[in-house]
Amino acid sequence: MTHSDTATLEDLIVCNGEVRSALAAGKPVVALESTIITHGMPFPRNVETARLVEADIRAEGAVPATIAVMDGRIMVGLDDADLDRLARAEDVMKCSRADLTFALATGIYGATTVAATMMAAHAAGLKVFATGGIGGVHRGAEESFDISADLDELARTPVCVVSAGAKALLDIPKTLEVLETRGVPVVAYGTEELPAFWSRASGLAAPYSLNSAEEIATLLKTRALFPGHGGVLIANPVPEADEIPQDEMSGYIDAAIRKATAQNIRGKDVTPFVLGAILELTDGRSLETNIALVRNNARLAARIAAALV
Ligand code: PSU
Ligand code: MN
Repeated sequence: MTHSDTATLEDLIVCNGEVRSALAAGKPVVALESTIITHGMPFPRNVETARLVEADIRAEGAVPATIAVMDGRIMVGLDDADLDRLARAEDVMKCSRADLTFALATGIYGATTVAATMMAAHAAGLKVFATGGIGGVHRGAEESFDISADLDELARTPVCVVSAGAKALLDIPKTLEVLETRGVPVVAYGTEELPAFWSRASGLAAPYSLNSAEEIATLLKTRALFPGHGGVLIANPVPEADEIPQDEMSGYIDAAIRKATAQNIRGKDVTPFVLGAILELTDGRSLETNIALVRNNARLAARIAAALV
């Protein structure tokens, strides 16, 4: 079933009861993406993680809102059966900005990336979003032109994205350059160095550093005074006990990228393929790190959302 072609944006965005009441009561809500469930982690760890992350947000006093496209509508806040169905499904479309409206108009079952989740979150009135890592400028982008739509979305959509930095499978210096060009503040949390997803270190200084959720909320409120302001990227390092150090990680990343190149993986398939290859190369350790950092980001996002209301 799809919506009629006279639908308004409000018809297309369905917040569940809990999210609606929280928004009406001015309580903190944290948006969550679904591509990490369908394309970022294997079943059943994907659904277990989705549940843990939602529980982490509730434990901080905020309401979680996982976002996905179902039956021609953007669902904001999934129940347990929806999460389970999404985690098991094998035919889910990875929806970024270019795909979101196509999935809605045709009734395709879709998982939202950082870019599409930001679009949906903003349309639903959510200001804070927790994820693992953002997409960015891929290595070799000077040849492939592969630059994630996440960067453009950060430039245009006023949502605070809490990440563990950019994955070192990307070209992190070029990713930072594009974010600066597009006017996106990048703020490392509790550190001066930009974290690199599985690793706390990247060897690059973060453009900015803040040490509390309250300071981040003040930055967001200040930015919101300017019309047309876009998003803010928070880079929250993975806890020390869960990290895979940079020197160890770089070997796995290089091998995974060589495999992707050898198999001629292109476009939307690159990120899921490389993540899968790294999972194999690290014997599952990269998944444990990924789960720990997403949970860490969810807790910080909940505290930022609370400081904003
Ligand atoms: N990071 C992860 N797992 C993921 C992704 C990022 O650890 O699944 C997803 C996010 O949804 C992100 C997307 O927005 O990959 C980026 O894909 P692309 O590079 O094709 O824009
Ligand atoms: Mn891409």
